Amino acid sequence: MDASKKVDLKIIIIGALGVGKTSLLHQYVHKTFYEDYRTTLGASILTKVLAVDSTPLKLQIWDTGGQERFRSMVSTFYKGSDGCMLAFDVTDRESFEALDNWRDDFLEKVIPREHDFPMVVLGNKIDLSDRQVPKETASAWCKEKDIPYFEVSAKNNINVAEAFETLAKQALSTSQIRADPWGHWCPQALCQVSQALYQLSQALYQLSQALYQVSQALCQVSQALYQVSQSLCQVSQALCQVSQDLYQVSQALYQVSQALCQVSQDLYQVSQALCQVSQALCQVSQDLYQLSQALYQVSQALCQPAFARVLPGLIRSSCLGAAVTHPFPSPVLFQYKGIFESYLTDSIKLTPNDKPKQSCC
Ligand SMILES: Nc1nc2c(ncn2[C@@H]2O[C@H](COP(=O)(O)OP(=O)(O)O)[C@@H](O)[C@H]2O)c(=O)[nH]1
Ligand SMILES: [Mg+2]
Repeated sequence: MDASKKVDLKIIIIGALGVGKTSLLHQYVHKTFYEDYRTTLGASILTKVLAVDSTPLKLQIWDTGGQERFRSMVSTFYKGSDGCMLAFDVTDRESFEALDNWRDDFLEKVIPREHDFPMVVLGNKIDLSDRQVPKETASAWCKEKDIPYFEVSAKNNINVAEAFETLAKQALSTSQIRADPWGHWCPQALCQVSQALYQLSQALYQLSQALYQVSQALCQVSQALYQVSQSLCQVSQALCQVSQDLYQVSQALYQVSQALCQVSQDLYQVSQALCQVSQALCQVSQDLYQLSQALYQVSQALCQPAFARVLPGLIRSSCLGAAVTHPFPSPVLFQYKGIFESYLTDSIKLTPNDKPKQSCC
């Protein structure tokens, strides 16, 4: 609503006769109080200009002017009201108990019909001591109806202005809603929506912060894992190279072992042959040794002069006997036997028939 535009609001004050309605009205508008107001039939209207939240208001306050004695007549003034004051006398219990009827009658006839019509309750004459309506009783009634309650005194000007201005604020707010319901609703709704969005954005911001920190931690972990994987890759490459080298070494060693195996087999065969040769040589050396022994004995005998004449016969008998008694064991040396026998035959001129008897040796 434009703050520069003056708003006219119609306020009506109702309640039992003599509770001080006219007195309250004059106290608020003229700051005056008279002990005795002359009741005149017919509504009287007082005007009060004030500003509520920098909005200038022109309050038209309608006083029933004594017609409250005939409630049905009062209802004719309800039309077009923007706010209603329910007044009772705290020293008059009946005036308080009549509030229900006044309220119901007003709400029944007021146009437009609104359950939360702007309304305040005034408990007047609190300056008097003979009170019949406790404050708690009146407050409880008003609280039940959700109506602001003011304990006032028109005589002493207690809470009078506060009560009128509270009603004026309510009436102004309600009239603004009526005049521009969307204009009234939208700012509130938009405010609530913006607040909700703000809270949501805050929550999302905190969530994004948490996710950012988690992503940072994961990034560091992934970097560490990457470095570990790099190291493992290098180690595996080195191990691969080592295994390849070891494979080649093992191949070479295998070939060497194969060659050595072949060489060992050859050497074994050679050693076998050498062994046989050595055995044969050993046998030959033994035979030669025995032969040399025999020749030595023969040479000794031949050196004796006494045996010179019988030498041929002795040689023949002893040598042939030895040859028969000690035949050559080896086929290799057997040929020496033949050579020796031919030598003896040629030198001593033995005949084959002159073989010695075995008994002579
Ligand atoms: N002690 C006292 N008397 C009051 C007060 N307000 C009104 N009166 C007196 O109550 C009588 C009725 O007042 P009035 O304003 O005519 O009541 P209305 O019929 O409701 O308009 C008058 O004699 C007033 O002087 C008040 O706050 N204190
Ligand atoms: Mg009056």
